[in-house]
Amino acid sequence: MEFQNYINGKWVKGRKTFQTINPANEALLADIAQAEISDVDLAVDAAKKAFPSWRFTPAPLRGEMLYKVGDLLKQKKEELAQLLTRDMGKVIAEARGDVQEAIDMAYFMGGEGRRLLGYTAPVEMPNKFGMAVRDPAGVVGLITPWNFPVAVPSWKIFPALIAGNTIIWKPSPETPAISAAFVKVFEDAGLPPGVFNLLMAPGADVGRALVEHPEVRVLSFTGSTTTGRAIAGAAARLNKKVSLEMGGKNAIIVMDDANLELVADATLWAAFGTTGQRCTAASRLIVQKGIAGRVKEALVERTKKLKLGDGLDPNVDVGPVINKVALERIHNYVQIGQKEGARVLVGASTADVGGKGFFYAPTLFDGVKPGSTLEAEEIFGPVLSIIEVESLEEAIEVNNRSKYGLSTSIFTQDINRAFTAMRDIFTGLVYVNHGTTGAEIQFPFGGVRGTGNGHREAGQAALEVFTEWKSIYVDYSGKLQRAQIDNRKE
Ligand code: UN1
Repeated sequence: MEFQNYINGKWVKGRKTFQTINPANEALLADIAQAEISDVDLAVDAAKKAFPSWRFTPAPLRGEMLYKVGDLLKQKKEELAQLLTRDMGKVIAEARGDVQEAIDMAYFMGGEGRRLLGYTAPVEMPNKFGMAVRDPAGVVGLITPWNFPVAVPSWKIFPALIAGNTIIWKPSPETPAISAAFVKVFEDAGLPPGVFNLLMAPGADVGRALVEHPEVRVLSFTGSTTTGRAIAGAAARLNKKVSLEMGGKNAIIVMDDANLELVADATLWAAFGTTGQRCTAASRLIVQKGIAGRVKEALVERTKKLKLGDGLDPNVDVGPVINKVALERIHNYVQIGQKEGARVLVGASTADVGGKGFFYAPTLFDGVKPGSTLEAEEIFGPVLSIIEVESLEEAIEVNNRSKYGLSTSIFTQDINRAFTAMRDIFTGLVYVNHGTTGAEIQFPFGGVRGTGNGHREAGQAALEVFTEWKSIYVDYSGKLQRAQIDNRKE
């Protein structure tokens, strides 16, 4: 099987190919046409040429195109989910959720075709009218990760399209097969050539060329903090708009009065779902002393029961991690944790699942100290650190001290504590009596501190980075009216 790049409405071969393997069994999944720097120019030219007619397609009709994409995604949901699992390993139920998130986004943004709201406001002169409207930004470059290979790109693709932009998308080289299959859906829906282009390549060259291309006005990136910072630097130098979604070190706070069963269910799901490879995955459990013992007992018991394996098997709870490098990185953090004096309750080693694949045993650490490597660094794997605290205030302080600020949850049945936490937790997402994962697409998604750069994805907030405000004043008085001057006596 070979997947190709998509430029100006055509699937194009590369001079070279690279490969994508299934992380559950290391079998070759597909050969992938490798884009080169010259393809960036071709794709940007195509996107630039397609921009005027896409921009002038009335937004409600652009919206209908998105509804069509949504309909096709619905029809193909199972097929895409299976490919997604084979490409990056998440269990099939989660792969279906990943595709469902894109379906939700398609319809939500389709509806924006009849909104894209601007506003009018009174003006200070008689016989004059003022309004603010959204213009598309132009050609946009999207760079996305492998952990949500359909959902996360959809947070960028649909708002960019509904606003009238044209796109060059560079997905992670870990998930090219599902990326190409996703683009095919847009082609099948009848999206005009050049509006949406796909470039796949390993390494940094193609991404860098896209970031630096003078015709690419907006960059939207989700991925590592290191790459995000480099993109931000380039964007600053080149005066481009850039939206960044980077690391997380998300915490679940558990108060003494919490519902223990719920805490165990939710923590297991938030920490080990997607094998801990969500930006929103819980990697810290900040637990009040009075309930800590019971929480640990419940978690150890349940963690041991989790079934590892190929995500296509519906009985499997936890799939592989993405690749060998990830496996080594995770284990390295685990060893650092042990050296720092944290105590392993369960896991802490690679797992043997039929001798193949990149499996890591879900791992619980106890006695983790605030400020230690384990507590501070994003591990992006199935490792949960337990930190004991005395009070809500201390829990919030430990939470907010993190260099990241994406998602925090609190478990309590006390409404006063819940509202205090909602007010004082400083992250982009806050959950009450629910784990740190599971954001819905109609609300803004993103984080504070090292997680982001002030932008939000999803919800109507997603439109901000892909549009430019244009303020329009119409003076129908027939004479010169000087604002701030002519209507003032003093
Ligand atoms: C991510 O981890 O990058 O809120 C996205 C969630 C999902 C999306 C996660 N809806 O966990």
